[in-house]
Amino acid sequence: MDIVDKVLAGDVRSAARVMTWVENGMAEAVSALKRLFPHTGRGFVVGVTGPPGSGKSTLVDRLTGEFRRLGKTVGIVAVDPSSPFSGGAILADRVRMQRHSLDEEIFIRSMANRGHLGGLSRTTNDVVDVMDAMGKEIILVETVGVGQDEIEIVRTAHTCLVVAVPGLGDDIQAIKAGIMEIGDLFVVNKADRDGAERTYAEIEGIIRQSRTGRGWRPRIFKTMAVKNEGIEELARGIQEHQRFLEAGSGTSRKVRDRSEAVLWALLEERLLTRVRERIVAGCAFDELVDLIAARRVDPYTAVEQVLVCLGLPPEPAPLPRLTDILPTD
Ligand SMILES: Nc1nc2c(ncn2[C@@H]2O[C@H](COP(=O)(O)OP(=O)(O)O)[C@@H](O)[C@H]2O)c(=O)[nH]1
Ligand SMILES: [Mg+2]
Repeated sequence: MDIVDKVLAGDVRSAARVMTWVENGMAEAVSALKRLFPHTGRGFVVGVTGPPGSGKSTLVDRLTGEFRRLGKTVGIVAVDPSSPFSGGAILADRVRMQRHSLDEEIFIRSMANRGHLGGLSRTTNDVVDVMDAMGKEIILVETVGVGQDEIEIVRTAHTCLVVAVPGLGDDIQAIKAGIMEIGDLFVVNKADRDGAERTYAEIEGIIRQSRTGRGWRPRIFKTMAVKNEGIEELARGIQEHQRFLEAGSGTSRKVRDRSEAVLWALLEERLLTRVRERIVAGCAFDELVDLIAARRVDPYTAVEQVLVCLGLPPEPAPLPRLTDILPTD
């Protein structure tokens, strides 16, 4: 058995090794991912996002307990250096488990949120794929709700869970930008604190205003993650959303959205890498920068010139249909 076969058989060490390759941008990662890909698409991905300290890790931990109780295997990807799963980004290359450390059906991976070749969302996506190929049925992805990468991560999940806490009015405003509209489920965690009702009502108001309607009415849950309260209902809500997606065209739309996002991300990464290499090798790029700095060339003319230099003139010949030239099976 080689490493890919071992991953497919659910071997934790092999999966962890492939994930490290992914994080380090190694060539081995790509060949492993190519072979793993046909075995992906079975796991249900739940993105969990919200401000730091809102209780995401605690919720993920409790939800894991609940899904295990329901007999499902669980993968966890924590994109958060302060996550208690890892104790910090230093341990990001290790497999660490806390409460669930003895349960073989749970796999936890913490990711450093810096220094990813090709971007955090692409790397996270690849790690999710490895878990999917391992056969994890539920894959929980925790990420702090700030930054384009983080939003991209939850946007490509099947279900997006947005976590808020009471008493932080500004907080709602902060997570509103970018995050509120992608939430399928909302959680008011720390419901033991003052102001839970108000936060609940605020979120309700925002949802009512901003929904254009795709058939799914976002739901709000109140939880006390530390006391394991409200978790059963939340897990049921997640499964309800899963059923909703599967009953309609929701799943295929999400899968398509994700495929598109992945393809663009890879394309951007590859193009930029190649463009940089080629420019540095032979286009007198530094001189061009000097000319712009000296106001002798404007940046728009310069970038047009760079594209021509790369063989991408303003009106290139039409492209062949990509599907006609790609090998498929
Ligand atoms: N009072 C209260 N504290 C909670 C609750 N859930 C989590 N916490 C605490 O909030 C802190 C941050 O939790 P954590 O899960 O690390 O938040 P994260 O940064 O969003 O992952 C921890 O000290 C938790 O014990 C809750 O329901 N009520
Ligand atoms: Mg956390």
